[in-house]
Amino acid sequence: MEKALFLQDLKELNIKNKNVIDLYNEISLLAMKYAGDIGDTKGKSNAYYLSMEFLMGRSFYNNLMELGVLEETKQILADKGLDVNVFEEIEDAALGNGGLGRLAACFLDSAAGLGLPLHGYGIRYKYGLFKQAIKNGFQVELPDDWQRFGDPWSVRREDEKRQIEYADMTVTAVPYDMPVFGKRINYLRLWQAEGSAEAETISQYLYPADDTEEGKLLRLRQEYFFSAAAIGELIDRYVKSYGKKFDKFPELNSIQLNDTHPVIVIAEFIRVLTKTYRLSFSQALNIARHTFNYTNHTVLPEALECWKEEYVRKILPDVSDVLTKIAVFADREFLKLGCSKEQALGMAIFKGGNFYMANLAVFVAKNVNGVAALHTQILKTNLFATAHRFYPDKFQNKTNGITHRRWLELCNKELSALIDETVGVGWRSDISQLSGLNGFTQDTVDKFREVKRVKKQQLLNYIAEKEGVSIPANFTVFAQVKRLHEYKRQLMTVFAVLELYYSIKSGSLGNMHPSLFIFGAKSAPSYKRAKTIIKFINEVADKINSDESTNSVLKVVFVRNYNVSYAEKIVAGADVSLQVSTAGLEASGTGNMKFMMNGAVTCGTMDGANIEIVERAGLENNYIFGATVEEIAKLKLNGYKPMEYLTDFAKNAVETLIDGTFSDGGTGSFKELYDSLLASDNADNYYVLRDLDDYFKTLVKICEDYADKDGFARKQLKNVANSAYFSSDRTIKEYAKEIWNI
Ligand code: 26V
Repeated sequence: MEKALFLQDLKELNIKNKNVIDLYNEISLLAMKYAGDIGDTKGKSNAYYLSMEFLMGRSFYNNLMELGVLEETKQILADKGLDVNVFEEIEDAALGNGGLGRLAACFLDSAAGLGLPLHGYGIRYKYGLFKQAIKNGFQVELPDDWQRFGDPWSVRREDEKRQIEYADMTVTAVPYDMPVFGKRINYLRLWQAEGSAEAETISQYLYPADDTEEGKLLRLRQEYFFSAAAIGELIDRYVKSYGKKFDKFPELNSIQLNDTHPVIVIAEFIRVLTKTYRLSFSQALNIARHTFNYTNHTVLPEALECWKEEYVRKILPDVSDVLTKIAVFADREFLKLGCSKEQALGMAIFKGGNFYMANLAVFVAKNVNGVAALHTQILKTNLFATAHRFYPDKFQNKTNGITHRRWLELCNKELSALIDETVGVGWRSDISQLSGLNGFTQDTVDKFREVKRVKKQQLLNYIAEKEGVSIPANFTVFAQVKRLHEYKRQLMTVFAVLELYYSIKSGSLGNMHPSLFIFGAKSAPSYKRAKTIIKFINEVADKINSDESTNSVLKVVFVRNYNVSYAEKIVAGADVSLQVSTAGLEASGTGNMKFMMNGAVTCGTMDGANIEIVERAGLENNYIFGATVEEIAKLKLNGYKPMEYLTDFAKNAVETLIDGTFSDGGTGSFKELYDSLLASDNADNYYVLRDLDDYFKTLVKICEDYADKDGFARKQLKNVANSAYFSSDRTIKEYAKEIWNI
């Protein structure tokens, strides 16, 4: 960046009579002007990350930090009488749902930071993930019109637009490039659909409801839209430099498919190579098999995409033909490899009138990876067991990570300064140096406690302002913030909190250290039970917070519209990170890593990356409870009966769903929730009651341990000191070396 010129212009900037949005745009554009150019992609291997979601978070502060001008900008604005925090009013573009989208953003950040050429391709949704309001305790969804603030960090590239053909319409894909700053500048290219009104709907919404045929077709159109635009561009670029022989294509282009959403690109690639460039099908497939890699992010069956052949044929007949060809080719290969009929069926790409996108991805991809050690193990032994048997070399693990620039340097300046003081500043560019913290002295413990106090106070001030709940700073802060899903078991946390509440009331808990439970979660708009859980949390929070006999020691707050910017505050201020998914179901989790890096201990199950977290930070510095994957498997096998696990004590908490303690607004949804736990044949699918008692006891233990302030701070510091492994710099280095060859 041409820093001096930027700072000079900034000094000369006239801020009088300008509103925050105008200033935001002016300063951002100034930074863009002097930032420098996107790095060249020519002549060497590049990797491309195709993802339906990029959850970038607020760009302003992060970009100025990456460009190395944040602190000076603050100062110059302060001299003009402007507090840089005014830009917090600018909401971030939430072009993603949760973990998968945020991971994509962390990866782009790390690659740029490491100087590696990794570029993103996705969709420029007009509306991102809905904004969440809470009315009477219920979630209400409001449109996220993020572009109303302007979009100064993107550049529209009129001259690089492309036509995307469907059987019934042609859509223009217009690219918007968002530079990703670091040691080199990479790009995130988001495509916007233009043309007719119908064409425009393609990039209108993130995850349009897909419970109708129309909705499903729209989603298929979206997936094809950005995939075809991206691969069309990469093919054109290649042909320009290397001509129509594609043998060098894989060497120069590594394409990472972020879950199954972009997997249709494989068929599109083969379609173009065979139709336009006259390669044979087997040549084209062979090139594809050296170009694409697939990451799986979930084992939940409902999230494994399959497309009705009828639908694909309707809007993409040529693509459908290619898919069928790949399926037939795969079947033949399975036979040649000696698969049984059953095994071949398990791996089949086409069956029962549907294309199975994960099977397609596994068949074609050069590498297939899970996102934490346990998850990859489960892929090998369960979900893709047959494929693993016949193609063992494809499978790899790549444990997720988070960018320590946003999730430590930016969100926790105070802790970063303490780390600088303790181990030097080298960790900022070489995160492995964080381990130098391990030999900390009492002085560091004291300073760490002060940092935590400050960050907690900042968080509590923010919550007081935003949610209208005030909490004294002596409270231990527990946080469970993530998408709402039954497998993540927010419900189990609420039950455990109710148990704490009743114990305090009855006096059976003695002197409990004051504790705050923070929940933050959005539910998919059509996911009824998840929405009921949100209502339940809010009911419980109201009751507990207004009980004068207990609210000096126990409070609950549901923070509205949890997003990346809220997360930055919560991870820095929390003491305890709640990661309590049913073992085997959370592929990795990345929130767990953010908390760890900011010095919260993990209270969680042996699931996803929690396992690797405690492996590194020490079991003794974290709180692990609940059934393991093996134990869950046994329960499943022997017929799990949740009632058998319901202690009298837990019963009090669970029965508040039906005994009139709380109101579901007359919807009957609390009763339905209760029945899902206890009344049906396959009740309590997520083993809430199996783990509830353990969970409660673990929380009590944490409260007791917290009384030893120094001891607890030491545990927290140990987590910080051993979090380097969870920087996405480490993850990206592994992808670059072991998958992409860049
Ligand atoms: C997508 C959708 C979209 C529409 C609504 C329902 C639904 C359900 C599931 C999915 C797939 C989500 C996949 C996902 O986000 N997985 C998360 O990926 C993170 C990054 O690898 C990982 O840390 C989380 O454990 C995993 O849940």
